[in-house]
Amino acid sequence: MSDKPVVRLEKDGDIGVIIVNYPPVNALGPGVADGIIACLNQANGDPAIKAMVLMGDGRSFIAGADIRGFGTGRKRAPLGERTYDVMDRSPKPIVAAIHGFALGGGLENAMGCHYRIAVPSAKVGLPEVLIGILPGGGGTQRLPRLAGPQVALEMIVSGRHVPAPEALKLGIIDELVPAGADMRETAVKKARAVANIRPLPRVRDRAAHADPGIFDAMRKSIARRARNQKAPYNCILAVEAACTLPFEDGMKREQDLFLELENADEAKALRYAFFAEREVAKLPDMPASMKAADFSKPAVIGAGTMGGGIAMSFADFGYDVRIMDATEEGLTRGMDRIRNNYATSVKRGSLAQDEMDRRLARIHPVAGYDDIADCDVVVEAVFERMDVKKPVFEQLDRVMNPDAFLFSNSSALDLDDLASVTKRPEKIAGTHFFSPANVMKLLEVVRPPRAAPDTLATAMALGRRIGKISAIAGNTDGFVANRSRAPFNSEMVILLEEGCLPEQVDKVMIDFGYPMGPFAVGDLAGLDIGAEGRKRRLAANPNYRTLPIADKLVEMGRFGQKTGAGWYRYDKSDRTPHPDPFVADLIAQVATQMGVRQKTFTDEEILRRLLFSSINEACKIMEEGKAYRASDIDVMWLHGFGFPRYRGGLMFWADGIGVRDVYNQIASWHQQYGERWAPSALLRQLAESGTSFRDAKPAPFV
Ligand code: 3H9
Repeated sequence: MSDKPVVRLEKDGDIGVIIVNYPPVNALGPGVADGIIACLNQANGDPAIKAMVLMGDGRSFIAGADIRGFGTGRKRAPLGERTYDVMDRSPKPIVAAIHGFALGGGLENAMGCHYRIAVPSAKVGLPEVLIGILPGGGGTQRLPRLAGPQVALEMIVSGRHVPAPEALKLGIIDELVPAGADMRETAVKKARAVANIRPLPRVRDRAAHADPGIFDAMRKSIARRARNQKAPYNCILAVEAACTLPFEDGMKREQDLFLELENADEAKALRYAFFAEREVAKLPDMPASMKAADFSKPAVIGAGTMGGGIAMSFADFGYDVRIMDATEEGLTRGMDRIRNNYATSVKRGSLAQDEMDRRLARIHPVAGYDDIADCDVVVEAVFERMDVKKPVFEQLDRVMNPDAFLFSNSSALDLDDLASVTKRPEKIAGTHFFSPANVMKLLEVVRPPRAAPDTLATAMALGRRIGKISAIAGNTDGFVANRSRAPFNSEMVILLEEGCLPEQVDKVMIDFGYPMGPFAVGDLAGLDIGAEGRKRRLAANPNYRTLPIADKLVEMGRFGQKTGAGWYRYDKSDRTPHPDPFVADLIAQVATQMGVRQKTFTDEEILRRLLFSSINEACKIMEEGKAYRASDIDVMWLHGFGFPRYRGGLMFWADGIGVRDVYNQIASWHQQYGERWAPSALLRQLAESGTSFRDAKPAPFV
């Protein structure tokens, strides 16, 4: 922590420069708002100062309110006595000088200033909705006045960060700092140039007019993605107020709408998710000297669906990437698939044609191992079988530079066993992508026991550099994400044996907040994939719980969307899942053969059967030391499986139910169903001691 005050006033001739210094990102932590007010008062009281600049030290302007303060009952200055109120009353002009980020309360303070300049790399935005609240510092009242209600609505409801050049076009900032010029000097010059302009241009004095239809249109457009949530709708109401009420009344309305949100479950879950995503980057038992290598030449082995998606991820983030396959046809097919995927994005309007061309040009198909020998990092994405992967690693070990990192995209296999075919087990780790690899944000970094710290740091950094969230997992069958999800996948099929239908289970999970139901997801991913894993597990463990209904579908060639039928049937060139009476009959037949009694289920029973099975497994993972924290598992579920973010994550959701209730239910299902519901020892301990899942202490990582 720096020994400078959190806010200071420096003099630059006749200009007072107010500098916020609250590392790392200048959140409005304790003392910052008071400090800004004190400096404004001091500058206004100093006849030698003609105008002021407000800026941030370090890497950012102001990243917003201190999120850790929400829900803690912290005191806020009353309306009329906040920083931007003092700015509004300031007799002297204030210029905001923005670099890094002006987010949330940061942009709200900038909009309280009379002028705004920004360096071209800066970003501005009101992302409060992403943590379940609304911009409660006048953002919903000032942005519609500054940029127009339509723009404000879009920015506030999406929470997106707007790059400075776009913010200039939208009227949010007045000027960009010219390339090569010093921001502070430019801001001081600007302050001097406007020192005598009166009246001072205050955002609050502008009017915001809107076609009333835009608000309903926005409500309609978010209906699906914002279901079960309140914050996006309160954001809309607040912007609506800016267009219909006088400024002071609008501020009161904003405050009321804000207070409805701050302590709601939605905001608590989203705040938790925000910090969980930052915590996940920390590997507590690694030496401080651990450093990521600076790779620049990635290669991908295997041009199948996963390999292609991984290559696209590299290309999307500016890397030239080489891709190879066992056969020339495989490579050609893979490149065609990549081209088609990009073309679909162009057709949908989410990618420009010239950007597609640039990305495609970064993906270089190559014929053999010698063509990648100078690469510094390789991601293997060949077929998920040890006897296919081992020869690939032997070859890689032979041709690659000894410093190169060799990563495997396996989703379950023993990476220590794989590493043993090389002379560099310390350079080997897992980088498990989720399908579609260029879309899903999770990168599960798997840590086999012999991986060196720098190898793990490099794998974690690799994810970050291609826009993923990296989370570390132990080397256990299915690693952490798929292993914790596996019981859910079994249980959903067992529910069918007991009387549910795929569409019923899917509806429960969609109502819970998933974008798609698990059976529809299975059809999308391909049912043949799960069948391979089940075969392998059954071979290893004769007591493995088989899933005869799922196996029968695969035997019949019903692999899902790709074959036009799976759990559902699909019309040609349409991805809509249609319930299939054939599947209902098959379920009934198998259930009869198995002698399972049919019953009806409530939605709550379905939800709990699926999620509790995974919570129990997650506890087993932690008790075996295969994950650092319950919150890491939550991050995996949020970004690997589409768990609804406003529910925090699997384990956070479980805490909402209570560890004792979860344990009691699992113990009772253990009695009813037998071994597969045996409660984890850690779960029992947590229940006995009344410790939450979040506070659970996993065994040391192995
Ligand atoms: C708001 O403003 C409400 C207002 O309307 C007023 C209503 C009353 N608070 O992400 P990083 C920490 S709501 C507390 O790794 P990056 C973060 O936890 C707020 N802490 O850096 C991490 O700590 P640690 C609206 C915060 O460079 C460290 O800073 N604003 C906050 O990848 C570094 O963070 C937002 O929602 C915060 N506001 O990304 C912006 N921000 O090292 C939230 C960061 O201990 N922040 N930390 O793990 C962000 O989106 C990103 O941090 C940012 C930088 C893009 C700024």
